[in-house]
Amino acid sequence: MKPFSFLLLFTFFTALAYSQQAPKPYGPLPNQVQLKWHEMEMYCLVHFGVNTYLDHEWGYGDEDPQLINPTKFDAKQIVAAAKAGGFKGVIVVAKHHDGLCLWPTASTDHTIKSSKWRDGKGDLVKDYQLACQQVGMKFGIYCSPWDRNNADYGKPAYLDTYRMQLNELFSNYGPLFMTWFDGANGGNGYYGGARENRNIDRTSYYDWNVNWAITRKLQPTAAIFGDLGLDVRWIGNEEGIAGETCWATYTPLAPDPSKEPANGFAQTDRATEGTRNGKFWMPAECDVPLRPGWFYHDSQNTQVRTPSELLDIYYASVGRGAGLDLGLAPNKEGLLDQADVASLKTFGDLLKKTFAVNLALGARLTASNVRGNNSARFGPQFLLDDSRYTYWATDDKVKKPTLTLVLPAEKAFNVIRLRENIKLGQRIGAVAIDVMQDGKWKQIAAATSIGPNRLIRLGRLVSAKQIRLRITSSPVCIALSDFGLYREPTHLKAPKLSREKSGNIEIIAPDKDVSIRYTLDGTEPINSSRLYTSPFPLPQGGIVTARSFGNNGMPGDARTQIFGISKKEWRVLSAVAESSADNAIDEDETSNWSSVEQSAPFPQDIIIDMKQPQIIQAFTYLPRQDKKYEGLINQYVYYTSNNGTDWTMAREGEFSNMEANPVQQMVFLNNPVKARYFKFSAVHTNHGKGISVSELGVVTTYK
Ligand code: FUL
Repeated sequence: MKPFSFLLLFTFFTALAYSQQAPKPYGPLPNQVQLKWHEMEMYCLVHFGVNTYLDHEWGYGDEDPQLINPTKFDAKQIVAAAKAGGFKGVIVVAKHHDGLCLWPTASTDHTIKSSKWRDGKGDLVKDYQLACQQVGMKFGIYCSPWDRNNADYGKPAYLDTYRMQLNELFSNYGPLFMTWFDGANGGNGYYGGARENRNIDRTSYYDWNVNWAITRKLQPTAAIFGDLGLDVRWIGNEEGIAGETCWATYTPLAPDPSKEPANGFAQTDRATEGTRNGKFWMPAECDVPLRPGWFYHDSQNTQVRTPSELLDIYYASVGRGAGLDLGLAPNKEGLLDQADVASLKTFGDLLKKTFAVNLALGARLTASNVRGNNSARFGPQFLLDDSRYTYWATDDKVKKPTLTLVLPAEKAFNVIRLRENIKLGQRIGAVAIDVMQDGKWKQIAAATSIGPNRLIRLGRLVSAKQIRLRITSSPVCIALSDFGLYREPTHLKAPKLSREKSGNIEIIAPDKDVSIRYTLDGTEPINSSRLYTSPFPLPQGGIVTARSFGNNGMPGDARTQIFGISKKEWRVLSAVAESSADNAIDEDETSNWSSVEQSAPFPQDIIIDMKQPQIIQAFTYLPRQDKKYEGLINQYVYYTSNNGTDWTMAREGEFSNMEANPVQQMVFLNNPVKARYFKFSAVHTNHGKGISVSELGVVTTYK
């Protein structure tokens, strides 16, 4: 063969081989378990136990198992409600920090066997597993490492018990899609009667490698969740919000850089965005409860997140490539309240309607570059099929390609969806989207960190026939698998309610063309309910339910808020850090009564004169809302008085989980008390030298 034709043939075959060759993967890649987890996108986390009966978020460990008696418990009701919300699986808390095992374990006597429920013969975990199987939902398990009941907690012997529990759960309740581990540890507990503080070395105590190996051995298809994965990382908050830029790659770091990170010992604020070019593929899970707390509380019955709020959370989690783990809290009877079921259903219906039709189907697609000119293998048509793994790719050197779509007819959309083929890593750094308007391209959106899923919610309807996607940053050639245009149906958000210091209640509409109707008796407003026009007084407080109505009279979401009595006449009699103490009663969430800069001894008190005797049913404590940990109170005593000098203790207790979930606490007194003065006494904080309190309030009317 002549050298010339040899060269030609060689060039031809190299080009052919290249045109067939997939792009080289970029950075860390997802494993099989992670790929399946990404495809699920959303699931629920069910909390039920002694806390359900005691109005607690964290049990102390000394609770009587006899408390548990969910007479109407029906796992199917709960699993079906999750399914109607569009969720693909359910994780059950088999043991929370209080240590009570909800399955008949042989590892301890502190179990469901000692409860009244089904004469001690029931197994809650089994019921959920079977219910999931029946309706085609996946199943997962959370078994808390921190155990405030176990006498051995903090010693090596406890680890044998804990691992026995994991072995039982992972052997008898599979297949599991996830095993969920957290790092919470508040220190004190019952610990078999010792009632003391037990701090552990978070890096070394649990020996995480051994615990993870139990999942890998017994449940190889389960994703392991924790502050440092292995497979899925915690997002760093319990609000359901991932970073606007959110990488699936991550390098966990310990708060003390000289140490190894561990669950409960990681710089979790960095997890919200992840790490571009991080060491591991470790996507984020956003866990957030449907109500303010993870467990059921009567006082939160009016605070179930609305369908619109769930949608916002969905776009801020799933829409940013993270997973959504929504907390469900069955009530004392063992069922989800109707309000919870209804919100899940409406949310699920809205999602279904939004993503039913990809309006980009049928579009003519033109890419500025197709890898090796091989359209059959790497062409943009793969963007419109249903697979997450078939994809449009460009030549190695083409990192900023464009794609134009010409739709068969003009279409109106308000959501754009993009996905990369993550089997080749997270490649694309940023994109922009334009539409053709009056003969010119006009940018309508931009987004960063595409990865497994990126939903761009435009906030308005855009009508167009020609759309252009520009990849504006990518370190390597692209491998994009999905482009979708969708139309989210109109659904009015609930109004916002607040109170002025004067005592007036203000209601703010979510939009300009929305009118608001409200009730003061706890019922849902209808078209004929009172129309809101201006702030109104509510000196004794009460329950306000406000609902949005569109121009056409179409009702939207409603919000209910319980207001305490007006603080207009209240005065601070004395307090630590007195100069800032008024901030605790100024109805302003952004200002704090704070002693974090001082080193005053505990307890740290504030005394309030309400000017009139009131029948106090409950008090409210709103921790600082600025996402800082210093001064978050976790133990308190509440006193009342009629002269401001002689005090009677009305309630003492714990505020739990304040760092991860600093929501308002409403605490009912043991018995309603008539008093003019109250003293709120902070006994302990986990961080900082002092306290930081956003608001204190008093509830006199409560249904
Ligand atoms: C946290 C716990 O401390 C909370 O109580 C709740 O279980 C939440 C899901 O995880 O770490």
